Amino acid sequence: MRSLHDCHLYGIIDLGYVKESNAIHVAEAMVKGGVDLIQLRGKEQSIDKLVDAAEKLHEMTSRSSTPLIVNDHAEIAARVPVEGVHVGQDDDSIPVARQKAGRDLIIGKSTHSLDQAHAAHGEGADYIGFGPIFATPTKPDYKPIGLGAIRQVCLDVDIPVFCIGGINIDNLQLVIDAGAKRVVMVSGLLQARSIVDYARCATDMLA
Ligand code: TZP
Repeated sequence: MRSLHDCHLYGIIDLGYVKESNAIHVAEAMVKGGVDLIQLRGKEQSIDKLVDAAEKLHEMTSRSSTPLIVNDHAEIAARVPVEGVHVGQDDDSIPVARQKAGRDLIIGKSTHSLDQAHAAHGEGADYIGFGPIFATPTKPDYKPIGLGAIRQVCLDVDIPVFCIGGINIDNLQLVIDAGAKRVVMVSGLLQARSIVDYARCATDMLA
């Protein structure tokens, strides 16, 4: 399985954008385009539905050594051998998520400020999401934090930092120039005409 440190482009299969029936096809395109790490995110789906989707996705992602992370619900990781869980600021704490999963796995946490990044690091996160960098329809209620803190957060925490929020091919170079080594893309990638080509372009820029 690919190590987190070798992951630079993180793709999210957000069931708000992707039909469940198309999730495998999207994951295959992501992998083909060089996405290193994939998350399953379904804010409206039941845990049983997400377990179902995670099982199918994991069969595919494990063949390409791509870690699969599930969003919000650590209990899914107790039922499906996914590689990790991602929690938000209002979800389970990292120790509780580890306990619910019942095994050793990657835990990532969303952070929206330098203070939250330091706290997540101290709480034992294996990686953090840091953003939203720009305004985004995927998380409309959050105020963008801009490019200014990226270099500092990468210096302050010695775990992988994935910048997230409104990042697309057109602004990726700005994010890289601001110090980012790793990014997450949701709508940019999922709405691309060719997910494979879009991801390939982003991975080349991040290389
Ligand atoms: N957390 C911070 S911003 C965001 C999440 C889940 C959404 C990112 O989506 P997009 O479409 O890449 O802006």
